[in-house]
Amino acid sequence: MTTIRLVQGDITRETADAIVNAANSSLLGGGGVDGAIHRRGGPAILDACRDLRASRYGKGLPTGQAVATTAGDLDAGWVIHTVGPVWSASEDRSALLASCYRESLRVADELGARTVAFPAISTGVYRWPMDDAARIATETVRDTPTSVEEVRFVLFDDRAYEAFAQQG
Ligand code: AR6
Repeated sequence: MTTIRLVQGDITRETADAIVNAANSSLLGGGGVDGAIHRRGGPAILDACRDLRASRYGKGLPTGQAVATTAGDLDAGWVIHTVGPVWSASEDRSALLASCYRESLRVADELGARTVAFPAISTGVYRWPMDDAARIATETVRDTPTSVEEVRFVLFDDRAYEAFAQQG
C-alpha cells in the first residue's frame, strides 16, 4: 500500500529518497520548481543532466517520460526529472500528464526509492488547471502498482494544497 501525504511548501526543503522535478525536455534547467531544484541542488545535477543529453537523450527527454540523476546538495538520494505536457484547451493531453507520475514511480522502483516527493507537474509555466491536475496526479498514483511506500505531494501555495486535499 502506498500512503499519499500532502505538504504545503518548497519541495527543495524536503527530505525524501527521490524528489521529482517538473523539467522540460532539454533537461538543462528552467524556471519554477526546475530552477529551484537546480539552484539549491547545485551544479552536480546539471552536470548529470548534460551527461544524459550526451548519452541517451540527444533529442531531449520526451514528454511523459522520466529519468533520474544525483540530487546534488538536496536532502534526497535522487532527482527524478519528468517532462509534463503543456496544457491545451483543444487537445486532451491528460494521458501524458498521468504518464509523468507513472514513469516517475517506475524509475523510483528501479532505484529502490521508498519515499518520493512530487510537485504539481504542469500546473505552473505549462498552465494545466490545478483541479484537473490534482485529480490526474492522485488517481494515477492510486492506480499505479509500486513499491514506493510514501508519495508526498508538495504543494507550493494554498490553492494547490486545497485542490489536492479535495481529492480525498
Ligand atoms: N516547490 C514546490 N512546488 C513549486 C516550487 C517549489 N520550490 N516552485 C514552483 N512550484 P512549474 P510546469 C510549483 O512552472 O508547469 C520550468 O521552466 C508551481 O507553483 O515549476 O511543469 C521547466 O523548466 C506549480 O504549481 O512547472 C519547464 O520549462 C508547480 O510547481 C516548465 O517550467 C509546477 O510549476 C515546466 O512547467
